[in-house]
Amino acid sequence: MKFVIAIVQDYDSDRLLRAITDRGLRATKISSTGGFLRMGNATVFIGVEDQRVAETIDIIRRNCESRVEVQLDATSPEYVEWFPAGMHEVTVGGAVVFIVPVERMVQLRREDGQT
Ligand code: 2BA
Ligand code: 2BA
Repeated sequence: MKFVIAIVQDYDSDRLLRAITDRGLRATKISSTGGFLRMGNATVFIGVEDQRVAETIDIIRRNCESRVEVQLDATSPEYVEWFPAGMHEVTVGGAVVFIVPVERMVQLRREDGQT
């Protein structure tokens, strides 16, 4: 089993979760923040059998689009109006994916009647 950790744009995350669960895979989404842009993104955890990792990556690729956004240079916000150089383009979207081996997955449920 592998734990696929996908950092995606919040914008893409609902579509991604729908595509994952439509295929019978399971996922958990956590709201996160990028260290560089300090903007909200989403981290999606997907625990998946080894033979479905390639399919999972393919689902992520097809549901998370790259796009270019214009960002204000955080170091000179007060000059942006006069100096367009205070703005720059950053490619956002797509996904950053980590694939981590899972030693064990355990589901703990309390049986009816158990105290
Ligand atoms: P952020 O850290 O907000 O980064 C957003 C985008 O800004 C990055 O896109 C990259 O294009 C650019 N960027 C980031 N750090 C930079 C730097 N030091 N110098 C120049 N440009 C920089 P992505 O690379 O696609 O990353 C998207 C988000 O994925 C990141 O948001 C961060 O939340 C996460 N991420 C990327 N690499 C990571 C890593 N090695 N470990 C943990 N999280 C990572
Ligand atoms: P949810 O995804 O909201 O799922 C809630 C419950 O719905 C699940 O309970 C399961 O009984 C059912 N379920 C989920 N996906 C299904 C599917 N594709 N087909 C049929 N039934 C489905 P749990 O299995 O106890 O999972 C509880 C929560 O743990 C999940 O919430 C999810 O956030 C997380 N989770 C479970 N398995 C995961 C995995 N392999 N990777 C990542 N997160 C997982």
